[in-house]
Amino acid sequence: MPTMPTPHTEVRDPLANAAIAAELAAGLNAGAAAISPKFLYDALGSKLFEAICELPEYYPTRTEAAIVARHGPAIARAIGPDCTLIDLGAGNCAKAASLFPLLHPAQYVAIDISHDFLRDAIHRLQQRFPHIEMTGLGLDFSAGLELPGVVRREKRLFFYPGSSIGNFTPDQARAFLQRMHAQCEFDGALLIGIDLVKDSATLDAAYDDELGVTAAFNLNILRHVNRLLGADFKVPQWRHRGFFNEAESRVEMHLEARQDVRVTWPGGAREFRAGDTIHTENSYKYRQAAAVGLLEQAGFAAATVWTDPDQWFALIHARALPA
Ligand code: AVJ
Repeated sequence: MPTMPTPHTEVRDPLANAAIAAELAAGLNAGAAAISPKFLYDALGSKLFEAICELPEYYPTRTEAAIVARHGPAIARAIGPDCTLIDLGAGNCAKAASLFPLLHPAQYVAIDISHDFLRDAIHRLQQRFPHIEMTGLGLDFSAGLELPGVVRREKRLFFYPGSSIGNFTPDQARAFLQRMHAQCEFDGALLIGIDLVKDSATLDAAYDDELGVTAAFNLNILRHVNRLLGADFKVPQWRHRGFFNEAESRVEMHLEARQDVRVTWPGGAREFRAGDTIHTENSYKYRQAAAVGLLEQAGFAAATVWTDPDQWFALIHARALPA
């Protein structure tokens, strides 16, 4: 038996430091209290998100997968073989793995903030695809996108599926896309999944499901913050809220105090009255033309848009124009 290749993995210790504690404390002290959605993804949070993707109400994952299944050959033709597939927010790497037989990438680079989760996923994947060179990077790419030297420069394809771009405001999204563009050489491109505007009942249900999995996912952020900041949040004192804010074209998740609450952490404290909220996530929804416009403003062009029959979700391929 030949020995299996081992994927290269490295961690830029994204969460365990003083800057993170300072970021969390600043968010909790802000007039409108907030916790960044990136803190939803500790090891349990990543598993809860996987469970969300199985829910009947949560259409994005399955709709995007159906688009890939239906338009696979066209996607493969647009991208061509031997790309350097850079997976932003790889999670369990399942979406990228579904592209391997279509794209035949030369290298697979999986990036995720939840590095323990990623390490396991990429080791399993390397067993299934021993001929693809794999690298796992545990880093917070929202803080910067400088890629280490092991990442090939040729034919970089930034893969940003699942409408994760929706966590950014449109201005932040444009800036983030510009940073991706700056990491593309002359032959770089982008394959991005963007959730489209739809009726609010569908959106409300997708972010407040009957089983309460999304509620558990949202509440779990408090346990993660307790560990990172040394805070003393008590989960039963909080309630999940998830709903479409049509005026802002975004789904919002909040945690609402069920009663008056006092939260303390080393060097700080905050009182919440019953009904006060902590904003934990935005998930922006775009119209197709606005999504393409955003990519163009960031230096990408020749967009091809694939969508589902209901036009609920868009998968877009766009090439990086020379800077
Ligand atoms: C991973 C950011 C794309 O916004 O739909 C799912 C996260 N939050 N349910 C989304 C999420 C609540 C998800 N993204």
